[in-house]
Amino acid sequence: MKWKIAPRKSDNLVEQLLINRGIKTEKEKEQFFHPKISDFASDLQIPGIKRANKRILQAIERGELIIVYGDYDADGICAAAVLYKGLTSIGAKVLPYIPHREKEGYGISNIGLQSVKNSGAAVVVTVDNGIAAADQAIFAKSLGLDLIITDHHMPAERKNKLLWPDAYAIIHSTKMCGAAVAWCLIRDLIKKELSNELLQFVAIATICDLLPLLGLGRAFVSEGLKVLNKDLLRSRSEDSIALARRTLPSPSGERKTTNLGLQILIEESGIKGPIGSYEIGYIIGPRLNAMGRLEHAIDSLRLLCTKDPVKAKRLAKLLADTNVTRQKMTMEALEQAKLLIDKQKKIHVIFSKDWSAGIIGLVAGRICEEYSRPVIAISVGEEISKGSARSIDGINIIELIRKHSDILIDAGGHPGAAGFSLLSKHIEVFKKRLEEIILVLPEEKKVLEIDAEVIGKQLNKTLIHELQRFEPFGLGNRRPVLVTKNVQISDIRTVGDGKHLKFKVSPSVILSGAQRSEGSNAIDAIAFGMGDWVNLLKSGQVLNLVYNLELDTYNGNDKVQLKVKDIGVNPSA
Ligand SMILES: [Mn+2]
Repeated sequence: MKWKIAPRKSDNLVEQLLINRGIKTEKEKEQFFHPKISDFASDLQIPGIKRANKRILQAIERGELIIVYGDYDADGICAAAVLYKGLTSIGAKVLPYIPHREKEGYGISNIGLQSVKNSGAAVVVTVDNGIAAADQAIFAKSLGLDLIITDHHMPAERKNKLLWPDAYAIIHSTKMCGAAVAWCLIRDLIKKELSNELLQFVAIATICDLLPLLGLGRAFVSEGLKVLNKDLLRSRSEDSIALARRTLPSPSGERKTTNLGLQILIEESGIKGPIGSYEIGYIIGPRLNAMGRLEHAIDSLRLLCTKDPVKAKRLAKLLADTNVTRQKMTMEALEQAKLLIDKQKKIHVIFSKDWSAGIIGLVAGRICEEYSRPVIAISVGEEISKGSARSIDGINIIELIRKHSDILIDAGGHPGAAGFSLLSKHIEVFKKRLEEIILVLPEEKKVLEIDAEVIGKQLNKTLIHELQRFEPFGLGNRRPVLVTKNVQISDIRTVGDGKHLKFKVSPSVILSGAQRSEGSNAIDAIAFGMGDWVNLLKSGQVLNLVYNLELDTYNGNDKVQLKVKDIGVNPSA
């Protein structure tokens, strides 16, 4: 892999990392290290909120039923939880509606609208969807439903113009996730305490929906994580009776915290320490998403909304079990997928009847990562098939897919990830066309972007603490990637059945000044998935390492550790 070190602009590492993240002015630095939602007040005042809120209050007055129409992913579920909880707190009659991924697909559908109309609804508020549903908006109108759309996706295009649905009100912003848009709608109608509490759902959604964790996104996550962690600490100091009791209204009639389900989900998943972007992205998010992938996402929403500890336990277990099944299915599909791959091809278009539509995105993602090629995985159906695509830098996959709209039913997404559906009989020709078109596209080599070079003796806890100020990490603000040149390694071995590589790094050994340091101040290094390297390296060898610097707290440890991303064996640079 090619390495690219960001141009050195400052001798101070913190300053350099800020520059790499586009943070320059004092005001931007302040907003980065002390993110506050109130710094972005104008972004929160999305046009349409006033009109929508008026209609919501009218519905409450008239006792009309409001439907919160969500989505089956973590953002859609969190957005529905925000609005459901917010609306119930002000006395609205409200029911959630989450479409079934395979039966209904993404977004509001005519079937869904008909069904909520039949249940007696007068107002439908979409969350995390609806902005591309111009036809469905017309249908809603014909049913006499007042449709309020809240969304952060892009509207559909027709004849090179954005096609805005004809709805009662539209609250649309691309600056935040769907749950955040929902929060903006409701925050002025509800008590401050509750609006603050709901920020934990906004934080989860922002991370799971892969919004950049800079600016407003960072502020939402940072404030939301505070709420999430505060509630957790409180609950952990209580016994189970108190936990059960807190679900009952307190004597003053004031609502207690409503995140019982989250707490139990977190307990169930075995997270011990505080919740950060890692725990949300890799432990909580996948569990919330699993239901929508394999069963029905309404159970994830039920967990976030329930006040019954017994029910919460049952649902948390269901989410965890479904996630295990999802993992197994993904692994199986991955093994099958790898057998279908011809490494000579520049794009991998793979398909099977055995893959559920809920996991093809994960399969495409993993293969794309492993082979560094664009990947399209298709779940083959009787008549209609669903595809999911993941791409690499330099190849705009949605553009590539849309070139074949003549044989597609629909397609949507971004340059890096997209989804589509097509008639099963068209798969072969679709595959052939993509394999041909990709041959004429210019190639970009994969580059490992490095934040800065650090010398060996800087690798200590002080540096780790400085880097921790950059948390929460995520899109736009990834964990700093550092390079240290000419380090001597020793104690090379593999762990995890030969999958991962472990070794020790002597920080003070510089190639020229052969000052050998022994075991005691050697730093542990782990390279996940690089077990094969064990045969290429030998003790005493001098290398260049690209890595994340981390504190290893595993098994009560508290040690500096390098999480190695790449190894350079020819340290001439
Ligand atoms: Mn979303």
